[in-house]
Amino acid sequence: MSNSYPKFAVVGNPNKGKSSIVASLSLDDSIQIGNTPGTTQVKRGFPLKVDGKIIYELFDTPGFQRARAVFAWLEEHGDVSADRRIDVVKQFVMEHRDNPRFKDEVELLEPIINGAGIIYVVDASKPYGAEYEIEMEILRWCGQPSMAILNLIGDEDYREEWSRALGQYFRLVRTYNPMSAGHQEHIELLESMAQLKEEWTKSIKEAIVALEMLYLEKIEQSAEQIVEYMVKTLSYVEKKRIKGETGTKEEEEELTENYRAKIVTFEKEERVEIERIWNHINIEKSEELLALEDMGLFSKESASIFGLTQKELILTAAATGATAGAAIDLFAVGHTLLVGALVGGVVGGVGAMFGFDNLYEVKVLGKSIGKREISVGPMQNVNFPYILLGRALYHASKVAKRSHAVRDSLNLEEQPFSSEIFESSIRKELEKVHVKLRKQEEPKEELLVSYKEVLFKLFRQLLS
Ligand SMILES: Nc1nc2c(ncn2[C@@H]2O[C@H](COP(=O)(O)OP(=O)(O)O)[C@@H](O)[C@H]2O)c(=O)[nH]1
Ligand SMILES: [Mg+2]
Repeated sequence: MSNSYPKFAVVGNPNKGKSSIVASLSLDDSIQIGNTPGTTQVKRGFPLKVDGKIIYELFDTPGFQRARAVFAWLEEHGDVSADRRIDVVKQFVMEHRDNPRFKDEVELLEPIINGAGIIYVVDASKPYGAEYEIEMEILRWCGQPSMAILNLIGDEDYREEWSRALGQYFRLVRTYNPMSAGHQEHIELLESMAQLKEEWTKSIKEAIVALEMLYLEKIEQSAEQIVEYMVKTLSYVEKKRIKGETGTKEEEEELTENYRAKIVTFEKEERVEIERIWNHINIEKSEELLALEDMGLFSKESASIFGLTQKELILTAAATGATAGAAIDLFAVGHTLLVGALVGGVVGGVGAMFGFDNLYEVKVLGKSIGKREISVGPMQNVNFPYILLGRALYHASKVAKRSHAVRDSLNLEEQPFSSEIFESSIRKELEKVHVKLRKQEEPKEELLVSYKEVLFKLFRQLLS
């Protein structure tokens, strides 16, 4: 294929969401988006690359400023047949290149006269007005393949009147919301764009295939990342040299504090990696999120949101044939409940099931005093892996669904999914790895591969 990938200039009045649309369609969250008109001063090309190859390029442009004066000039110089009008526009750009009065118009017309298609953006939550007709006329004179996008910035909906007018100037009119659009909406818009010009159809169809592959790849990479994180976290052992025969209370407290801090760090690092995979490099964290990151992992709240229910824990224990291990192993709880010897309250009920008061078994290592160490880990709580996984999948799905036009901080406050996503066959598969990690054994490669496959499926399901 030649390197003449499709190019589109995104044009329109200031503050209609042009830059937002470019950000969303180029999967680039570094694009300047502003509340004040004039945020975008000069045009800039944003290529969407897949495997180093550009599949299309979008030009973010400043809005029209002096459409009326430009059109007057065109009419004055343009007593020509329709097929020659583009030459008049070219002449305008050439003659005004250094004229600050028409800086914005020159910027936005330049990519178009160089062959870019036109994406004209309007805010259809505001009423249509004839004042837009001048700029639409100018664009029509360019004779390039064109499409109008109805962006609903506010709550009202004037799309009908807009469509009646836009239909007279543009080949296609589509609704697209850059703030909420995800992968599916992106693909659908590209399918429309493929119809704009016969020569572009093939390369835009290829772009769609490339994007679909990229999307699956990102899901796969995310699953891989989460597996790596789970293994690292669940097998982690924190050690501390002690002075005496056994650890003092302070020494034990410091040890468990360091252990917790490490696990929290692992989660933070994992989140950054997921955000990098999805190209959300500049994501901001809300106060709530930071708080959740710092303390939430070990909270009862997080456990009750993301962990398994008591019933699910019991079933998991039964299905994997687990036996009561360490004193704090919650399999023991499930097991006991299962045989009916004890009832909930005896072991502290839900609190003990979800709580983290007694999670760490502090072991003393080494023989001679002075060389002794205390250690904590790997985590014995049967529910803990599901809390980690639930939180990781929830965060990853939020990031994956997030439009690159959104500049708000990431909000993880909405009601997350329940533990039902870990249905029994899934738990059974996952538990094969969790059991190994709890026993400080290295899981076989094929176990990790099927673990990853389970996460891949779960993640896709959460994204659909
Ligand atoms: N709620 C909402 N806000 C939007 C939408 N599109 C753009 N905005 C906001 O409108 C402002 C202008 O957007 P921008 O993309 O910079 O417009 P441009 O001047 O046409 O490039 C920014 O504050 C955007 O966040 C939308 O679909 N919904
Ligand atoms: Mg802009």
